[in-house]
Amino acid sequence: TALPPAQKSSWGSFLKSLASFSGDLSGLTAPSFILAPFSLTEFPSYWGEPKDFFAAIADGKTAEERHLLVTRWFLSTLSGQFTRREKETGSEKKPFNPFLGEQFLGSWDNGELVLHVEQVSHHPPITAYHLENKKKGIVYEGNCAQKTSFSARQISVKQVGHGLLRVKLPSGETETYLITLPKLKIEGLWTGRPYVELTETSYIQASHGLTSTIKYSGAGWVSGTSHSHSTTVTSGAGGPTLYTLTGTWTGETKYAKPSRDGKEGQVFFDASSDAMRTRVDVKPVEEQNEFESRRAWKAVADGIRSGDYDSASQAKSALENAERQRRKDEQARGETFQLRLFDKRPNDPEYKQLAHALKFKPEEEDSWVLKTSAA
Ligand code: HCR
Repeated sequence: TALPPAQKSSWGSFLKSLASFSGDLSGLTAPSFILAPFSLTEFPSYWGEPKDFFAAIADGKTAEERHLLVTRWFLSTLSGQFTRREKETGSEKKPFNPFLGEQFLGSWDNGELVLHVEQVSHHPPITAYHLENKKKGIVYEGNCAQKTSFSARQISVKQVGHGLLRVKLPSGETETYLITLPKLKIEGLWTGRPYVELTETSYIQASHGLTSTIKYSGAGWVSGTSHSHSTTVTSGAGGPTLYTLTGTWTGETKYAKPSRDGKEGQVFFDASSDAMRTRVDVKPVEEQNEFESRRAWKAVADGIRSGDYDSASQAKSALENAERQRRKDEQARGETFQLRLFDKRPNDPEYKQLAHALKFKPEEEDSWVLKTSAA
């Protein structure tokens, strides 16, 4: 479908600005029709949407069962993370670039599953999150930044960061799973209908030694089907394959060959029903604290939703100027900004230990851990 004439020229100049662009996409001025009325700090809620799959991880009787359940939960989050905006509005959208210290607080099932998110760095933009089901003893804590590059008609986005999922076992021991994040491409730029496709490989490495290797492919590649994946569960990176799972992360995934216990052909899970993903509950804006995303960005979001882009852009400038002033004032007082919800764990040894098991040389990575006062 062609773009409406009024949007054609702004989209054309946006594409031109992309071609000469390097750095992070957050600094880019996008045409108003491509703006999302929410901030990037809301995105970690996608991890909690398949809340029943998240809770079910603790029900696995063996390490192998739990590993498959972690893999199923991870795969089941992808459809929300990467296709929700396109599905709902016809194209991927550009979310707000969060301000330092911005928070997104939410929950599911009356507080059974709780999410804390904080923007822990502005340059480069890094978002940290903590998702916890206390009753089940499961915590997923991670951080995410994006490195973007523009080439041959598409934007490539490398997700920098990782997640650590911890399950407290009845024995009192804790099992940990390192989750690495897939690369993505933004396609459809030339038609003005950008959408996301995942590429290359991401991993789930468990402390008990099992590894899931998830290979992504899209239309026009090997499988020819968009949003496809082929996942193997091996005992250790490069070890014998216990399970193969293939399908699409937006639809059905089935056990393929080889699979233990003769499971070939059985359905592993089906991502196609929206009923399996529950939206996060967030307090009404009037009850939120001043750092909470929807309260802080309300005037901008309202402007975008109602098509009043002038007032949206005025409100956005006001917010950004106030933030710049805050940093200047801190500097003048000789202070540095203090995070409210998370503590930084530089060069995280736990990440390193698990990452070493995946036979690539891990770069140094920091983690952010929820302060006990915030939990
Ligand atoms: C790249 C992207 C911002 C980052 C978004 C991330 C990587 C954020 C973390 C989530 O867990 C997963 C995720 C999903 C999104 O698909 C991804 C966004 C897609 C587009 C957006 C750009 C900054 C927007 C570019 C502007 C146009 C061309 C659409």
